[in-house]
Amino acid sequence: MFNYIQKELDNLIDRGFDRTLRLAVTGLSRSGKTAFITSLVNQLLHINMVDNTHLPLFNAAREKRILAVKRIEQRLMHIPRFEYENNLKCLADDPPHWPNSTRGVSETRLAIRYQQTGLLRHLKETSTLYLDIFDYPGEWLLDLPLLELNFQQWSEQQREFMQGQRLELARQWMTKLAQIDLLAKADEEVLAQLAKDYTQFLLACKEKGLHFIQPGRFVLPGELEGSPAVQFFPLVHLNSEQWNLLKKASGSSYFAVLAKRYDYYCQHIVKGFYRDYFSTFDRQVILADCLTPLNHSQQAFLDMQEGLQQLFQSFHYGKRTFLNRIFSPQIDKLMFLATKADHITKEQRHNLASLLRQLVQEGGRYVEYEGIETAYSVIAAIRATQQVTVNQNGKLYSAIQGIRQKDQQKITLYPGEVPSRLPNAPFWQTQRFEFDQFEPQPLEQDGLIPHLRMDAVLQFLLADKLD
Ligand SMILES: Nc1nc2c(ncn2[C@@H]2O[C@H](COP(=O)(O)OP(=O)(O)OP(=O)(O)O)[C@@H](O)[C@H]2O)c(=O)[nH]1
Ligand SMILES: [Mg+2]
Repeated sequence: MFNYIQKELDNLIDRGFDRTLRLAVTGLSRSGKTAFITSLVNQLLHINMVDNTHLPLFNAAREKRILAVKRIEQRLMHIPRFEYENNLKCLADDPPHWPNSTRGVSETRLAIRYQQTGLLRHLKETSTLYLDIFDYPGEWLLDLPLLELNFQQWSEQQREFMQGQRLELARQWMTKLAQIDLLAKADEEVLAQLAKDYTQFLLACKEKGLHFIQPGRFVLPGELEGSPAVQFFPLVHLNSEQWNLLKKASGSSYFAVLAKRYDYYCQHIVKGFYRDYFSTFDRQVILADCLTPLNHSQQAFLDMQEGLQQLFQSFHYGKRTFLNRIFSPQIDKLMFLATKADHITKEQRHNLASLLRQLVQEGGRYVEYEGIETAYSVIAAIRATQQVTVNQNGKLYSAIQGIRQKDQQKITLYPGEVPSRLPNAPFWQTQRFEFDQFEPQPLEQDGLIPHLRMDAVLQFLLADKLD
């Protein structure tokens, strides 16, 4: 009994204070992070502006307990503000178009004033939940696993991935790499040129839809462009004997300079980024676009799977690793989302969800997240198509309708089936997928963004904070 009263008392005190929730929106490049944040902010800002039926699965909205939502001054003054207005302007243009790819970090803060439902409503009727969200280029995320690897380990790992398409794209750079005497005194100019070639190789991988791109800053360096911090590369051509020989390298050798730059990159750039932004999150969504890699190749899909799984290994939710301590010690809810589900008909959403699960499996089993509530869902943050039924010779078919990006035509089409598991190699030799991209549709009444299941996302992420 005493315990019960104590618990109730603690709850009361907790609820008496306004709360803050820091949400991490995580995903590889082009997975839909900026679209997701723009839509999430838009759905919340519209809660009382439209007839309140756009979020049926979000209880607090349906019950009309959210009194007001405002964007307010963000927590960190030195970070650019998330370009919500600008993104919305792109969607409100005639014709509407997608916001640009993200080139730096930005942050936004929402104040959500709501009516209490618990015991405390007798003492205090309303409370405020502060929601902090930040956006960043997806490429930077894949630097996280580097923090657990030294220069040799990273090089050896990259060596393992040098296969198929990747190896072909790297050939020119690798030929030059093999000509360098790593024990000789380093020439800055030679290093700069080789790093440039390596960056060209990474950009070519990106072009082919490959996602496992390290170091991420090389393809989006911002103010680091041309600095020694982004002028190194992995030594993918060495065997263990050759690594042993490098132990006697002098401090001014190519090898020593490369290893020093790698360490600097990890310690200053990668660690700084994660310490400043990732260390204090409470909840996390992980976005994955499973459809675009299918359009490219089997390797593109496997490459994305590798990228995500490396990332999960770094998170090690619930386990006491170095990254766990610096990364997100208090995450209590985690949601995996397959994005852009408006590219397919609704019968295919189930398969898309299976594919998402396959993507986040680790070595055939699900990653375990001790003490963390986990959910999987399929969404379209910014729904670009309409679901329609087509009558063909008396038979009814599901289809989607929208403005197709490649020819800017309004079309109705059946986009095909989504595999529930990634097809094996022979399949890819004879068949391929083609999920078309679409332009966004015009905004709804009062500038509301059309969406698919963003209400389920809000319910999972926010409901218990709005009791
Ligand atoms: N149809 C549809 N397309 C979407 C949706 N969300 C994103 N897209 C498409 O995916 C592209 C990338 O989305 P972004 O939100 O910019 O992705 P991001 O993760 O922020 O990408 P980076 O900033 O480059 O890391 C967009 O330009 C759209 O073409 C969606 O809900 N539906
Ligand atoms: Mg973005």
